[in-house]
This record gives sequence, structure tokens and C-alpha cells, in this order.
Amino acid sequence: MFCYQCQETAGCTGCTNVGVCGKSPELAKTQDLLIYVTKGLSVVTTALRNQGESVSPEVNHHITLNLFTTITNANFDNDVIYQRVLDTLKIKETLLNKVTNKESLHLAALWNGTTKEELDAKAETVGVLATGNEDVRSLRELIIYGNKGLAAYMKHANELGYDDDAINAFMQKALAATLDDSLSADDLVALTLETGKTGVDGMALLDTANTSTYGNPEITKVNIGVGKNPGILISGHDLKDLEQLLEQTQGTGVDVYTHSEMLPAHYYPKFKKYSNFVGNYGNAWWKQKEEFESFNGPILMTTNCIVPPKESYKARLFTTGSAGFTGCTHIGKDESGHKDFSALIEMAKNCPTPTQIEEGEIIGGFAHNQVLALADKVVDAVKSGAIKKFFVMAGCDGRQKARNYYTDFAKALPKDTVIMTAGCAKYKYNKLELGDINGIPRVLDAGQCNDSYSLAVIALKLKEVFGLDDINKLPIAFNIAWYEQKAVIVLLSLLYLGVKNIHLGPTLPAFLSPNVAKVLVDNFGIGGITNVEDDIKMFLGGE
Ligand code: FSO
Ligand code: SF4
Repeated sequence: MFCYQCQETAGCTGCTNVGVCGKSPELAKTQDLLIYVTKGLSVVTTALRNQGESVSPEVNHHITLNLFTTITNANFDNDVIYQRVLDTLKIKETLLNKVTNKESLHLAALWNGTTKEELDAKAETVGVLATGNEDVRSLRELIIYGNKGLAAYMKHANELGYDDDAINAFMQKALAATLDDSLSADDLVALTLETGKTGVDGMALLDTANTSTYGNPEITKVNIGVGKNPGILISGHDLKDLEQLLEQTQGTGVDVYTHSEMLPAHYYPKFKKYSNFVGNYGNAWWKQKEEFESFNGPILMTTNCIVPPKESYKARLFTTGSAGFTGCTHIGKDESGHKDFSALIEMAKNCPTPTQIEEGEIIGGFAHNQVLALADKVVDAVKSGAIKKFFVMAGCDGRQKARNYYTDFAKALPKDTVIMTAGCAKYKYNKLELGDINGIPRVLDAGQCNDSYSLAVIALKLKEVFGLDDINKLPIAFNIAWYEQKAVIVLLSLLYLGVKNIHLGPTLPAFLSPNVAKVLVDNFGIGGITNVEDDIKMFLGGE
């Protein structure tokens, strides 16, 4: 196996024996094959579009889910991945018949296999290292990882009935292009930026889907203690799953708690009507082994960020959507999109109530609509000098000790600065007592990692209010933490919006070759992190 798609990759170079995430070599290879056949299908759908034919939403969504399923910590069930490979080949074969000029297609579009032996043999030859040139490999993987992140956001939008064929067409064109040996490094750099542009479109679509369905996030205090009833813990990012779970738990005596990236659900008006929606339990994804243990009740993983479970609570761990783990019950949906969560509800009734691990409240809900409603206050605070600088510290949290940098950084920031956050990175500082500036909290949580879009909308609005011609003239610094592929699409989107001098940590991606990293440094001023003291000086000095 060879995988270097996430920040925790072994030795900051690549996982080769077994994934740091727990991915086995067998699973890694099946995932490589799934990406390969998805590229093959994308070659076919792109050819069909070029012939003037349309591609069905079912096929688009199949491709989206394939990409999402291979995101770090999403699906550890090898049988599921095999089945998706077979299903993808079947769809591809049917569509291939409609292509008029098959001779020009890449081999990936023509290859087929049915037996496990055939699939395994192919899988050995189509991994990341199949691209020999390290710069071409780096750009291809950057494009693929960006599109994996985008696929996750599209899947959430799709679940709420929102879709955009231009985005689907681009994702498939980009996947197909990663097989094309005739493309130069410059072509691939251009495609990387186009991925960023489409990332903005995808996040805007998801923002519309979420806010149209559930209302605009508003300032909310979220309880982090526990109640007296048994509970179900819901993790991941899928709001539609949460909605169905809340509906089905009404009147059952079972409470619902959010975990990790599901916390921002509390900020949406539509979810506030459920009296059994009690609060948030625990922290970022990587602490789940202890926190799922002490939660005592069933846990529903709606998307990625599964840590291979301990036997002690494995029977209480359920998956749905893109998530999967061998031996854990997976809840599918019927043709109308309904999911039956009664197995979790019945289990919860026989479980002890959650053990309290924290108490009190945290505050959030500062997505674009809410912040813009406070725009006058914010602008006054900047003009009066009460707020000197904003720090966008969005992204992910993770296991590595080096990430304590972000807690220390937040603590060490001068009192006239405000942190704008999104994603699970927030857990490094959202429980610190950092106070407020004229009533504006010093940590403004916009929501999930996809709500980084909100932070960009806020920045663009402030640029307009201050009459600036360049987003980089705002008093905003970007110190972003990354872990998996959704952070890659967020980064590419920010680059497309013209944001310069983004600092990325705790380490730069292993998949950036020295030459590709240099392109990002030279053109966008991308940098890493050093230590808290020097970095704060650097950011405040405006370098
Ligand atoms: Fe965190 Fe996981 Fe949202 Fe990621 S929960 S690490 S960037 O999946 O998606 O922020
Ligand atoms: Fe390693 Fe990350 Fe790949 Fe898992 S996802 S195998 S930790 S690089």
C-alpha cells in the first residue's frame, strides 16, 4: 500500500505497511481500485457530455459517493468497497456502449473485471505510485483530494435535494484528466485552481441547501453537560441524518447529543424545536475512544472520522451514508430516502445515561448571516481599534501532540484579536475563557469545515465595507490546521478567492512535492508554522 492523503501519514511521507488511521493494506488497495474505476467511469461520462448527452443524477451521485467513501476515516469495510467497484464497473459498461469513439478513451474506461483475483491484480497496479513523475503525481493527487472533499459537500447538498450538473461535470472532467499523460504540469496547475473555483461553488450550494432547509445559523449557547435520559450520540456532518433521528426519537424518552463536527447543528433554528436535542458530548473526532465509551449509548457515524472502535463499544457503533466499519451495523435508506433508526432507539432505551465528562456551555452560530447582522458592531470595533486583527483558524483537529500549538496560539494572541473558526479545529480553543470585545466573543464559530465558506463571505463583505480593492488588505490572518481531504478543498477555494499568505499546519501535506510546494509558496505565499511566539510576531508584523 501507499497512501499519503492525510496530515497524519506515517513519517510525514506515506503509509506503506498499515495506515496510521487503521486502514489495512488490503483496504488501501481496494480503495485505490475504486478511485481507478471511478476515473474510468468519469472518462466515459465526460465523453458522453462531449457528445452532447446528459448524465443522470444517479450516476453523478454514484461517483460522488465513491469519492466520499475513500476519504480518510470514512469507510473501513472492504466488502463495501469491493461492491462499489463492481457496481461502478457495471454502470460504466452500460454507458460505454453509448460512446461513439471508443478508440480515443483511456484504458481505465475500457478495463473490466469481475472476479476477486482480477480486481486484486488490477488494484496492485493503479495506486498513487503508478504515476512515476513526482510533480505530476503531486498535482494529480492534489486535484483528486480536492475533489474528494468537494464530493463530500456535494453529497450533503444532494441529500437535501440540491444539485448542480456543472459541478458534477467538472468533478468528472477533473478525475478523467488525472489519467491524461498529455497534460503538462501547467495544465494541472490550472486544473487545481479550477478545482478551487468549483469548491467555492460547491460550498455555496451546500450553504444554500443548509440555510434554506434549516434556517440561518444564529448565536447559540450549547450545553456540554448531560441530562437524565439515555441518549444517542450523532457524529459526522450529515444534517439530514440528524433531522431524521430527531423526528424518530420524539416521545421515546431518548435524548440526542451531537459529537465533534455535528456540534454546529445546534445553531440552526429548525433543530431548536426538538426538546430532546440536549447538547454536545465530547470533543473532536480523535478523542472518541474514551468519549464513546463513557457515552454509554448508541453512536451514529454519519460520515468520516471513525477511529477503529474498541470491542467494548463496537456493538453500539452504527454507520450510515459514506461511513462503514466491518462488524458495525450499517443503516441504509429506502427509495424515498427514509432511514430507520429504530435499532438505535431500542438499544438506547436499555443503556445507562451518558456519564458526564464536562459541564457548562459553549457559544457558536457565527455564520455569515449572523456576523453580517452584527456588521456595524464589528466595523465600529475595528475602526475604534478595539479589534486589531482577525485570525481565521479553521480546519481540523487531530491526534498529534504538535497540534497543542493551536491551543497555545489562541491563548497567546493579544486580547484585541478575534479568532474566526470552522471545522473541528475549534476544539483546540472553544472551551478556553478567551472573553469578548465589546460583546463580540473572541472565538467566533461559523460551523462545520464546509462553513469556511461563511468565513470567506464575511471577509468579502468586510472588504466591501472598508472600501478595499484586495481581500489581503483586510486585518485578517489565516492560520489553518488541516487533517483530511475536505480541508484540501477549503484551501483550494481560499486560493481561488485570492487569499494570500495562508499558513498551514501542523505540517505541510506530504503529497506536495518540493516543486509543487514552491509553486504554492511563490504564487500564493503559502507557509507552514514554526512556534507560537515567532508566528504571532510574524502575523502581527504583517509579513
Ligand atoms: Fe474534522 Fe473529520 Fe470537518 Fe474533517 S471531523 S476532520 S476537515 O472530517 O471534516 O472538520
Ligand atoms: Fe495513512 Fe492518512 Fe492514508 Fe490513513 S488516510 S493510510 S493515515 S495517509
